[in-house]
Amino acid sequence: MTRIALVREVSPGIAGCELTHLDRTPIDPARAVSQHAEYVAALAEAGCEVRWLAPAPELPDGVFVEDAAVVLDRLAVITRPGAESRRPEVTSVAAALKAFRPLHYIREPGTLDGGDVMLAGRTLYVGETERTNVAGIAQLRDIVAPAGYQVRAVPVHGCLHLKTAVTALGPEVLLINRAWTDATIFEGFQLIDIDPGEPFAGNSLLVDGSVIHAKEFPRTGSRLEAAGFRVRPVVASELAKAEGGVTCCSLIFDP
Ligand code: CIR
Repeated sequence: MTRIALVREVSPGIAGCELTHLDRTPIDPARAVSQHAEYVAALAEAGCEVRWLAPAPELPDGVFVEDAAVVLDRLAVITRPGAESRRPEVTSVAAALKAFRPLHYIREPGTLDGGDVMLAGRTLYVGETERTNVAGIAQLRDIVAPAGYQVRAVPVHGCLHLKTAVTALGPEVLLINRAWTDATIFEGFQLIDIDPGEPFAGNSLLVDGSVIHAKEFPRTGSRLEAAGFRVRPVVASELAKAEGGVTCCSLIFDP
């Protein structure tokens, strides 16, 4: 059973992306495409079968497929992204996922971005952000409870999504930027702190024992290695200008 990584190519209109906490700086679409290709190659190296959604050049943020769904072992939740411009992204993601999981939907007035949802063990930690509201979190809780998942809301300050600040490196280990979230919520976890000079380094993607991590954050990469993780650095600087990190560009699940 090969793990699937669902991805979508970078829109040529990526420069028109949503931005919340970053100033707009020029994004080179060709460079973004080649960096994205390296990322996709890293997913394949980690054993994923890569499946491409249909291109959506009219959706500037369509490459950030993580935000459109939360895929769990027996169900998938199709989100209602907090940014209106991103809502059309979910249709194609739902169409791709329906062969694999029963689908549930976040409905108005709820909003939820997949980037705000971090699974650790059987708990979904969900960022309360400009993108994910209380109604969205409550709907998620009701959807996943019958499957045995708990939902815990987590405050996030100063960054886009919960997973900009913290990501799971297994059921008991987290990589975290404590400046952007409340670490006391994660009592009982082993916490690996990012290097303070690399605030965006908290976003990491564990696939099959390797941690895909942005090459731009080598000091945090060394901390991960010192903690015993195998790190697969990928250059991710161009999509970082669109406020995206390594988790954002894929939905990974067992078929
Ligand atoms: C946005 O603001 O929605 C996009 N420009 C970036 C989304 C990044 N996604 C993620 O962190 N999961």
